[in-house]
Amino acid sequence: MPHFNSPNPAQSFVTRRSWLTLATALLLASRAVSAQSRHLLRISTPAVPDDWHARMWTVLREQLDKSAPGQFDVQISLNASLFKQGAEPVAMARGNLEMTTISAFDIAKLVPEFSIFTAGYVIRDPAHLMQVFNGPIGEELFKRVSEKMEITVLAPIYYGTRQLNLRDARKVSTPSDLKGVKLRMPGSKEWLFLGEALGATPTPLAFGEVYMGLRTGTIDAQDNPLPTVKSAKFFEVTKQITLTGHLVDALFIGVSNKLWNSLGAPQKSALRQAAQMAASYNNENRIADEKQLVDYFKNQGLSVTTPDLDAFRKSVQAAYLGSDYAKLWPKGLLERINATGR
Ligand code: KDO
Repeated sequence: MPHFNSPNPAQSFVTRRSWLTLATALLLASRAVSAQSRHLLRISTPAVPDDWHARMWTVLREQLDKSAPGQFDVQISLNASLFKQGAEPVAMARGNLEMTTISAFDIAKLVPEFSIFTAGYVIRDPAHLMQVFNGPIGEELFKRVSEKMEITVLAPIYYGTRQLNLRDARKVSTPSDLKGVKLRMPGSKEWLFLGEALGATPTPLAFGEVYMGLRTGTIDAQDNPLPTVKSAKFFEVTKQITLTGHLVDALFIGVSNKLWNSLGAPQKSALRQAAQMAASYNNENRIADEKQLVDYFKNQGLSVTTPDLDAFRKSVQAAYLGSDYAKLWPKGLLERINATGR
């Protein structure tokens, strides 16, 4: 005879099952709530996985996991797999993307004075770049970016110093040696102008098509910093690098104002700090790489040449100063940039 208080085994099984069901339901509900309350941070970039400015996003994610656990859902898309190169600012404005790195060229389309940073031989070196963008000039211009593009710049990054990279070896001493050379440029008029200023025939092509273009000969040359020539493997399909150093290039880690304005102060500070850590990681590795890559490319059988830099500098600077772009540069901005760090 079972004891009065002992539940019958079938009953206790049912009770256990209901508890389990209840516990599972609670767990799922709490997960759903926490997924809902996490801020979605979709990141899109054309960068290839091995590039420092692709890897830096993992640094950002790991840092956020530590400083703001469970508060951000960071989704990283590389190789322009989510949005094509240059389409990111529009996607951010439409609410389809939260973060990316934008170039001065993308910004110049909406903030014309920013074209000063698309001009060759303006920024001198990575240290100058950081002083300009982390000082009052950066502060003033990023305010305009936020007003005009609804994007908050969290940190500038050093993308590298752009060099010429040619499919076939040839003598390149002055811009006139590039006459007729089909130099691939990203597809906007600001980029094409830079290619022209270098003396070449600029040909627009998306970053993801450059390797094939070089391989098949639809283009004769491309320009990118040495770390990218390595990570995107352009050295496999080119024979020469000419160290023109024509653009000390920056990119800007930007977040949509829609997301930024939805964050509380501690989350804003966690995100800004994570972006700055990602930027430092990229900058340190890029600068270190640039110091050693000439040897690497020589070992790969490429010829690495230095042109008449004065001739390039004079010709490119004259092209910009005589252009419509320069007419839109605020009075005194070039002089302030030149004086920074001196
Ligand atoms: C490129 O297409 O050459 C370029 O270097 C332009 C940059 O502004 C940036 O978009 C970069 O590509 C990508 O991030 C890929 O490295």
